[in-house]
Amino acid sequence: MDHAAEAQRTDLMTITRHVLNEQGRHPESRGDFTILLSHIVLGCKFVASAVNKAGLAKLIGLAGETNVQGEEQKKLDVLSNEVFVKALVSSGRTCVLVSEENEEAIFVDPALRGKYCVCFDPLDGSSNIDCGVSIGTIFGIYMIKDKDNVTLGDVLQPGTNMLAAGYCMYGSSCTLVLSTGNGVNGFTLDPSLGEFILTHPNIKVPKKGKIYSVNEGNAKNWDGPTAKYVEKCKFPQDGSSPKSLRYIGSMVADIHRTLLYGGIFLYPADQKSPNGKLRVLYEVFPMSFLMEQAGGQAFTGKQRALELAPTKLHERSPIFLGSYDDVEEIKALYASEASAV
Ligand code: FDP
Repeated sequence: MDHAAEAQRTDLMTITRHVLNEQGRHPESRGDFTILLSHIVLGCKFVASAVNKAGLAKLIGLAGETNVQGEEQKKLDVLSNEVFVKALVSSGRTCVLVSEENEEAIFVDPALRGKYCVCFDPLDGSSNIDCGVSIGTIFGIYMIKDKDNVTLGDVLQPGTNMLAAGYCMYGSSCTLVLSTGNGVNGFTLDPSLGEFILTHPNIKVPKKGKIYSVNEGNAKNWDGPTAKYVEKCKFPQDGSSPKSLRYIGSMVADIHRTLLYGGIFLYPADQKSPNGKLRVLYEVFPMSFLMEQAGGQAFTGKQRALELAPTKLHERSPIFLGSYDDVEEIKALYASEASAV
């Protein structure tokens, strides 16, 4: 009998226990973050259950509204957004919320205010809902600067100020990946317990990977460095094997695979979308934070992604993120293009 494995099976590290342990590293902490996180976890469990039941409950289908980016909004998006906004406000620990589904920031009623700001995409990858492909919730957490003088500046902060970030993937299992700035850990929902259990401790992205992930349908509009990079992935000149292409088109699922298996995920700028597609506050920043915490890199084509200083809530940015060495290669291509000008 493997006693170590047996002990692990019966000594369950739930996400709450894990965050309480982390809290021990900050003696001044009063448990506010733990409370906030428990409300996020509740939102994730609700959405996980709704996604599972979607087909049965006939929740899938257009709600007849469009979101701020002009995309068709599905019922599950509406529902997930409502659940997260209510869970975050009722935690009593938030002050400003930014959701992909709301054009304006939500300023929490002063009576319910706490010190955290949360930027989130309640249901990312929504074009995949109807065909049952993995989708997810993404979130990034900041601290407000002054509780009595809350402004949009509290959420328009560079990603380097982020305190914590994570995502929850609703797939063949439901996995919540979290970093509070001390590495990355993955927790899987045990449906029989209703608890997220630590299953992927201290995730490290492999230094170099064998996979590239990009929407190749946009290739005709790519810039030089992106086109050269993808060409190198397919026809390497250094004797190495070509990389495999994997693209789900659901950021949470593509990033989850990249974190675990290594490689690179690209959503570059192109002639049609000069700022790329992905949103800085609730896609680019949280995923870049996680990737760096796991030992990888995140680059915009010009700079370290987390150093962007957003000026608009729904701002977009090109993004290249993943294994350290793979991102180094694309950085070198952009650097040589810049020096050629
Ligand atoms: P979706 O449009 O399905 O909501 O930003 C949203 C997103 O999905 C990401 O999850 C995904 O990585 C990307 O868009 C896919 O974009 P393309 O369809 O242009 O490849």
